Amino acid sequence: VEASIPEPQRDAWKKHSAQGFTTKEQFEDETVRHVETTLARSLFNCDELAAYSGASLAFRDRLVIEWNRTQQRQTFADQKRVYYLSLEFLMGRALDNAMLNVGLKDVARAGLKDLGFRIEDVISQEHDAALGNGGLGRLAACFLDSMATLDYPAWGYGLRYRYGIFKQEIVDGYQVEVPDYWLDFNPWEFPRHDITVDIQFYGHVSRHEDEDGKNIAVWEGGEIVDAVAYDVPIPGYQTTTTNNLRLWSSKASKGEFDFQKFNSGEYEASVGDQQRAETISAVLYPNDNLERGKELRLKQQYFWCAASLYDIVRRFKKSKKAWSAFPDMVAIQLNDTHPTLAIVELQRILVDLEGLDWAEAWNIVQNTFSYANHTVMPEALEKWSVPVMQNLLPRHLQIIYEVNSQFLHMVEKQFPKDRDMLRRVSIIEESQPKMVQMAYLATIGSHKVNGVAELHSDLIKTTIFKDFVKIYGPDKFTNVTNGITPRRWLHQANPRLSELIASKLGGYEFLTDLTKLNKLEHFLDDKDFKKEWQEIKYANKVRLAQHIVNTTGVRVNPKALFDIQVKRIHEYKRQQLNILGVIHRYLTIKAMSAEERKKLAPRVSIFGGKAAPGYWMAKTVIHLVCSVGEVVNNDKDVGDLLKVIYIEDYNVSKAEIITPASDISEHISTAGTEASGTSNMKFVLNGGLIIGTCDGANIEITREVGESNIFLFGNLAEDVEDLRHAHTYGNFKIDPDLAKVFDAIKGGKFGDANRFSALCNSIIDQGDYYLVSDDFNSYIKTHTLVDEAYKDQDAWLEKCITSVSRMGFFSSDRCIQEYADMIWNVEPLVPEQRNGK
Ligand code: HBZ
Repeated sequence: VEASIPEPQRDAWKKHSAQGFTTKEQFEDETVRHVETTLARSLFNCDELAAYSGASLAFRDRLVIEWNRTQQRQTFADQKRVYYLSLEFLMGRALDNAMLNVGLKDVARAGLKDLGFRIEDVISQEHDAALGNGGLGRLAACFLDSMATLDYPAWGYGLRYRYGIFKQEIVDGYQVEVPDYWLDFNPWEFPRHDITVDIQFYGHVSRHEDEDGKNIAVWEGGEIVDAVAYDVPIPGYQTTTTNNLRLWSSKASKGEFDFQKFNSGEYEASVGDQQRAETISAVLYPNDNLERGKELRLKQQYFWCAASLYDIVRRFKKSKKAWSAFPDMVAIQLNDTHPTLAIVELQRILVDLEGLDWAEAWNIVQNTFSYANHTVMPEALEKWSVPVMQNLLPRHLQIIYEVNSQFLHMVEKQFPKDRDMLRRVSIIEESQPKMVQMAYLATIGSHKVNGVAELHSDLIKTTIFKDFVKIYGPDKFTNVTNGITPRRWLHQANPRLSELIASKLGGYEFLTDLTKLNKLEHFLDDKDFKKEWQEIKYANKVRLAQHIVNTTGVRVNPKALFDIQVKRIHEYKRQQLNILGVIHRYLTIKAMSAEERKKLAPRVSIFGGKAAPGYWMAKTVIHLVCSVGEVVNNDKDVGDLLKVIYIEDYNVSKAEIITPASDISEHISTAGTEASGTSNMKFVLNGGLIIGTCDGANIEITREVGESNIFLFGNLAEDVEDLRHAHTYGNFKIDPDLAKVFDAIKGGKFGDANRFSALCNSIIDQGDYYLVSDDFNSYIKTHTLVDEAYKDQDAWLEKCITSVSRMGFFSSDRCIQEYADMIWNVEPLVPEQRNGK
């Protein structure tokens, strides 16, 4: 029951309603008030962290006001909402984003200056919210920004991990993982202790007759854990729409907490129960594109899906509509297969708890859900062991078997002679133990399945979902090419470039309609414009060089060509190809005469990214990069011609410094393996060129910017299978230049060669699965083209500006628009107009 203020008192209430600041004076009032009262500090005791806290609380107040209004409006509007279920939200910092989105950054800058602080120092106090691994998690964060900016009534649902992705330290050239405890002070979340859901695990299923004599399944026994909601406001850019991200935290259930034990003196045991419950939301699994099938992970998934579904269903039931209207009011988007249990949970709620017929319920489920796939790599596809699921979620396993049986009957009718088809498409894989194939379940339970770039969306139709295309027809499968939010990835990360662009285009409209960038092509002959553009790139490189010298002690020349590869470390992303190419460059420089060296463009090769803690090959790659850096950076022969840098602890806020500072960045996955990539878009949008394979969104970037503005190399996806076959059955001969690189490594040039033998062998005599050798020659040659092109600074600059002007397509606004129109079928909810907006 919700308590509201009685009608006669509402005027009094409204009169005192919080307004939030708008002027500099008010901002200072609010900031100081928060420092003095909320934080109980004084002007004698206010460091940058306290100033950050005070300013954040002042902005938080503003957000909360709009957020409450938005939620009320959405409730009254009674229209369809989107629920975006993602196990990861890689949000990064919130203060800068809040300032920009509500349009009060200048006010805050001036106010903080009055109070004795530089805004940049204050902003950098904030700890990143790093509840994600990489691209998939950051995509969810960009989507939240776009959904709010476009005024869609949308909620994110995730887990409130106590520990986000680990902090990476590089110690003696090795990765060391340090826990990321980020909740010490987090002004951006609101605990909702009144919104708690009981989540059941284990137990057994029995059958009962209800009043109407209907046979129903009852899930009994087991244990209960509480899910507590924590809400995070998501402000749109230049709109009052402020959406909600709801993160669930696990806690021992009041009903369950064993007071018996507590009272009988078994204090420790009862605390143990408490801790076991809290373990569910304790830590983000740090693997990207690898599934390990741990029971705790499955527990996390069900805990989060069940709490979110309960919340969504409760909200729907308040509308008193018929169940058949559910898909007209609710669209649930699954970010990969991690939330697939939500499909089963909704079917369970409808059939077991609400008494709907199976078929009617299943129809509602299919029309509600849609599923985005982010990988075709077999080791990343989720499978859960049947015995594990039987034990943890006995009723859900029954439902999965029933879904599967009905599905297979349908397929059997459609393809009566194809026995092997039934085996191939079964949700249950007949292995030892049997496995539940989550991607199949997600596909069967959704009305749309999409890939995240054109090539990838084609590939899913010809590989993992080939049979499903035959069964459902091609229209169930679609493409939505990824995008990035230009607010964070241009305006916030590169304020000077954004300002320069605005000065030419006559305002900042491009931040909400990125296609407006195309007008930049009119200024290709504008000397002052080009000069300023170049100065901005240089200043961004100086800023990165400063970060590098502060953190590594290595001085790099900002005039050198900055060549950057930052992303999670993975064999398919081929950081090994990059570092082997760097070694080749080093050997080439060493063999050059002084005259030849003079002609070479100086380079800085910059790497960054985390390796999953158990991924030894990835950790070896990091160690090789660091070891090569140690040798190259101290080689007097080489000097500025080559520097090799490993940037520690790559995360969202570091990306905001790194992305604007590239001349060229590397997106060099084996063709067909990178579903899309999104950092490729970020780098080009910030005026850097890219070297890349014909993979993921590189292909669409090429189409947009033109082939002459990108450095493509390597084998095509359609040839990969044959090449691998040739490695295994033909006689594999390693590329001769690459062989020399391996000789140098084996000769101990970069320290004890044994440390790198697994890496070398995976290419030399274990099949070279990722085609490093096949692509090596083309890679090296293309880097030579890069060197050549960079010599003509004017032509280079023109390529950069032209590319930026053609990046309009890659806004996450376009992407969300496509999801809304083609998949969710939702309309924006036009916000209240206030403050002249
Ligand atoms: O999703 C990435 C893709 O590799 C990348 O190509 C794409 O651009 C991006 C957004 O669509 N995938 C991931 O980042 N995947 C994960 O991080 C991941 C995390 C946990 C898993 C599996 C994958 O269990």
